[in-house]
Amino acid sequence: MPQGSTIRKIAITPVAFHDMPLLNSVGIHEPFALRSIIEIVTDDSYGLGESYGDSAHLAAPSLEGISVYDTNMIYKMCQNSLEGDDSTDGDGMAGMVTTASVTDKVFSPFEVACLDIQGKIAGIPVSDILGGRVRSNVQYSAYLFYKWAGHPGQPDDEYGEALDSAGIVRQAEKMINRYGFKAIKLKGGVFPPAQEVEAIKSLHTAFPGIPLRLDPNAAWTVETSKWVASQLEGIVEYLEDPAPEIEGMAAVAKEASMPLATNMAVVAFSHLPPSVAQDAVQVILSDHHFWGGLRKSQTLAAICSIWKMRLSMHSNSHLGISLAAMTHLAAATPNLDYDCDTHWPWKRDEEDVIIEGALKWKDGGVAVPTVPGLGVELDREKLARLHQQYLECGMTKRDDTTYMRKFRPEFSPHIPRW
Ligand code: GKR
Ligand code: MG
Repeated sequence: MPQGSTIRKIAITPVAFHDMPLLNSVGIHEPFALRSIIEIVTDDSYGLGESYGDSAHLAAPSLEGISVYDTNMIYKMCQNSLEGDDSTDGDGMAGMVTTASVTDKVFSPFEVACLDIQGKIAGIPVSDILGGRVRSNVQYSAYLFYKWAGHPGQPDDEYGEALDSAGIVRQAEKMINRYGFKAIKLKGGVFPPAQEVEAIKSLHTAFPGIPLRLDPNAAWTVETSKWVASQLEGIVEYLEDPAPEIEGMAAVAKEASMPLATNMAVVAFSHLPPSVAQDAVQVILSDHHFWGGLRKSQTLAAICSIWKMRLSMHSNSHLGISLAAMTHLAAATPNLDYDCDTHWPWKRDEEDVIIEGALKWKDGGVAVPTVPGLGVELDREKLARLHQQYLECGMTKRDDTTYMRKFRPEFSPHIPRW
């Protein structure tokens, strides 16, 4: 095994960073988002990974003595570490990502950290390890949310309130002015469908020609989804998770003129055969955090190309290590058909765990780092600060529903709702 490739130590540090009151079908984002920062240490290097911050992701499998090249063994060790563990909602969004891929979720940040070290040893960026860059700038979409002006009891945040079409258009203007995004996604499932259809039409008028998407996180019945599809014909590039489950999506797909995308109905390899058989979804939203890392996400991309499904990328609240990993993966995926999702605009600039300046935003995208590995390094002071914030914030898992019920006790996360 190449010198310096043996894993000597694993460190997992939970962190919390400020989040804004973003609404979705299961409630509202809490004042902090949680992540776990994974470090794999070898004799003379270290690699980084980032994952969900819920407690299920804070236990380290014992990987000491294994080579960073032996990711098959690392996968096995992750599997072993989960034996007898029946936790189901590791990402804190029960229902938004299923339990089918727990090992894949646990393995993912360790694989990313190993690839980071492999790149550092070889002197090449992770995108080269994945087969080479097919694009040097990865485009992301403006990810809009209905939101409150600020968390109750706190001052308004920089984006302010967005509870109607005018507010959503204002939010889009602000985000696009700042980042230059060239596609827009609206998180729906918050207001009655007609209101969200109207918001998409307002965006269409305000930003003619910009590709649009609407994602209600399965809050609509099949009938409602068909109605929305008829209203948004020729206006959205895809409808994301309109109705629950593969069967619901298949029923909508039979009538919808636009492709249907998912990060809820098909979230593990075992979901692909029934979905393909029914032509339930036409766009898979890949996400290396739950599809088992960067290489398995490439396998997913290959399957999509064989079965003539298109590929886009899903996100959750995240920091810079994840953005770097997403960017390398997207750079090395030829059949990525749409601008990727990112929650990046919703975090404070100064809150991250990486040394500033490594990831450069330009014209709606991130320049793919060309230095060895992921191209991001830990800022230990910032890591310590966000860890302290984790210890003080009192949260150990994401729970949008309970937070919403503090202010709207009657709120029900039941879906489909309309
Ligand atoms: O951040 O509220 C949110 C999103 O709803 C997120 O949790 C979803 O996983 O962005 C995701 C999606 O596309 O469904
Ligand atoms: Mg989605």
